[in-house]
Amino acid sequence: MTATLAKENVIGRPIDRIDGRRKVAGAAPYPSDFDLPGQVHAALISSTVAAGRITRIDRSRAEAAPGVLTVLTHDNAPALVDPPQNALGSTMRRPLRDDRILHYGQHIGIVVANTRAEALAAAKLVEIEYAEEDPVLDLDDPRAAVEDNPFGMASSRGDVPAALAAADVTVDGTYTIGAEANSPMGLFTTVASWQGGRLVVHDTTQAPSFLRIALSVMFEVPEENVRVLIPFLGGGFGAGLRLWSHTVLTTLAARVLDRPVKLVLSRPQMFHSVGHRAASRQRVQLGADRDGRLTALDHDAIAANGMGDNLPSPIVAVTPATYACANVATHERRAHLNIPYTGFMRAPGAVEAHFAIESALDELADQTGVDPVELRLRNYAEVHPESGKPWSSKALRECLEVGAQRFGWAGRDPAPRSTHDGDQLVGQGMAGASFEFYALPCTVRLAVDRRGNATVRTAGTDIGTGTYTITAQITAELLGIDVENVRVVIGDTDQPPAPQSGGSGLAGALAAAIQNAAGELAEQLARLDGRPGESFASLLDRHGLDELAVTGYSDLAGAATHSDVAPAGAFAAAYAEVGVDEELGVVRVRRLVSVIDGGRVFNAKTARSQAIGGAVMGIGMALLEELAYDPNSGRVANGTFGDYLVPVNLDVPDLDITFVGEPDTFNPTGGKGLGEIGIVSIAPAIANAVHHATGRRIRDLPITLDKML
Ligand code: MCN
Ligand code: MOS
Repeated sequence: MTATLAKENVIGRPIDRIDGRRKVAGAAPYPSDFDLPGQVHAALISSTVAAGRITRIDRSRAEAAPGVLTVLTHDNAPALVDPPQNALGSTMRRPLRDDRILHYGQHIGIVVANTRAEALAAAKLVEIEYAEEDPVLDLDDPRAAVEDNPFGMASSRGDVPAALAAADVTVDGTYTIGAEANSPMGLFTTVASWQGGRLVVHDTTQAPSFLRIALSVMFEVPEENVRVLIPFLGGGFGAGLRLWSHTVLTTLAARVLDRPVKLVLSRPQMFHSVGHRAASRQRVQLGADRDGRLTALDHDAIAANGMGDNLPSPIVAVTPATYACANVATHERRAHLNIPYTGFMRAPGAVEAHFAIESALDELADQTGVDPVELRLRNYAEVHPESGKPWSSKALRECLEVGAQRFGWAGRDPAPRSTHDGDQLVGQGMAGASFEFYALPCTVRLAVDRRGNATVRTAGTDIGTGTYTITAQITAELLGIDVENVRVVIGDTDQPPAPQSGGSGLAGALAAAIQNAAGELAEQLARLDGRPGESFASLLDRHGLDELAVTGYSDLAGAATHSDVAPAGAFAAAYAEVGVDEELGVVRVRRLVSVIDGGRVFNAKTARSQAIGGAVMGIGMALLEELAYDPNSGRVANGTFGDYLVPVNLDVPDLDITFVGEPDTFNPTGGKGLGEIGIVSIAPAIANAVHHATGRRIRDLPITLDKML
């Protein structure tokens, strides 16, 4: 610690993860690694039909099975209180509420036994009869109850019908995207124990602070008597953002038995229990002049939602801010189906919206003969199109231009089917991307001690993103100490409340809170009369202090409401080259260039990993991933890693990733969220490349072989 309280160039450095060694050595405990003394094991009983009622449950054989301690179903379980809404506006139908079945795989009971094997065996012995109903599984099923504008996201500026009618050129496309699963590697786990009146839960959650509130409400215990622990999480991609019924049931079983209970979902259960990206259908209508300048944009989206569920599908949320266009209208609907609950999945809404809008823009480029990159530049939103305020930062132009240069776009022959490579048709496509600013309040506790070490504490977690590492880097730079001297204690709700790892909102909120804490600390130290260049250790020593601790806070969303600038999210552009085997219909990505504006990057290596992950997920979305429901039972028919296809190494070319842009002027640390932007423009870039290769416009993801034949 020096009088200037800072160390140059620690933020941004591509340092290795500070938790990396622990991870590869198996010393980083994931939820399934926790075992508590006296712990017993749970297995779920899941519905084998998609709709109807339970008419009979016979628990007797299961209860008599070896090792079984309890079997809880709706007709014998203690009642729970309904859960509250989370920060993303969704709640959950409380489990075991009644005899109704709303989807296949619904958790209708929990069995607890001494061993996991005994619990799994006994779960099969519970006899259940149903009065089955015909499930509603498809967005187009006329029986589906459709809500109009359920979240008030519909918007309108200007006069879209008039502008469309008057446009020189119009595009009208309907784009569909199949349901996709997050399928994180780490099987979701709950280990719940009641210690006196205190509930301690190890749970696979991206939102520990919210889970604490939810369990406190449902189990009627004060919040301070609930502790949620999630120091390491084996991937979430949004699956850990909601409160899920297996967590509640495990906690309930632990309460009934007054013993620690552990539940680990199986891989097929993951596909029915922790959400998925909803199937959606969008219609995009564009109006433009002959030079490709947009005069009208109409965006209508419908997404699937679980029966009785209320999850927002923010597909049209970003639309009004994407391009400078005087007349823009958005419409939002959702259809309730007998499908497992939907959830959020990386860039929820934004990635669907961009597939439709960026595909439609490619159609417009085709019709007007304007180059696709030039088309986007002609419609560039120099200021926020809704508020008219200047962006806090926006380097989308640079994303487009740097991407074009790295990719070699200039040499592209715009005519479809113009390039061959052996028996492959080769095509090149691109897409831009805009992301919404998102932030929640964040609190940290920052302490420095006499040995010159700092400790940062917060409830927020690291889902694989690099939270540990950037927390240490930001703290080290602001305090002028080495990264090795920063201890990071996260993923524990006994620490100050933090946002979920979600909406690409944690890093920015946390960084701002740490900066606030560092400022507070500097003031306190100033009061201690620090000498120029004096270290922490010496200063605390002189005053006989062991430790100095302060609290830091950020509320960026709150600050945004009275800001002169429009706080920006990340921006990106992607350029893809595909090869299409016309005889077999196989599409392969040959090259992929991704350029991202995330403001100031906190760690060049972990940020790059985010971009790689997003690009790989984008390839999956474009070409491979789709949940298949059995039309009779509503079962996810491909709910294993053998059947649900995700990209493997052969599907992913070398990725060319670049970060551009300036530090953001709204976030005091200059950083913007970037965990999701990397997926947003990938699928439309690939779909546009497929069109360039073949002349065929596929408006339905994933682009599987059957659609190419
Ligand atoms: N980062 C950076 N500089 C910035 C912003 C971020 O270097 N200016 C890097 C940091 O390493 C940071 C990471 O990017 O830890 C993500 O930061 P941020 O964009 O704030 O996103 P969150 O921390 O809120 O993480 C959630 C985000 C989302 S919403 C999904 S979905 C997703 C994603 O992160 N799920 C992931 N990336 C994931 N990565 C992994 N390994 N696993 C997941 O489940
Ligand atoms: Mo991300 S889908 O907001 O966890």
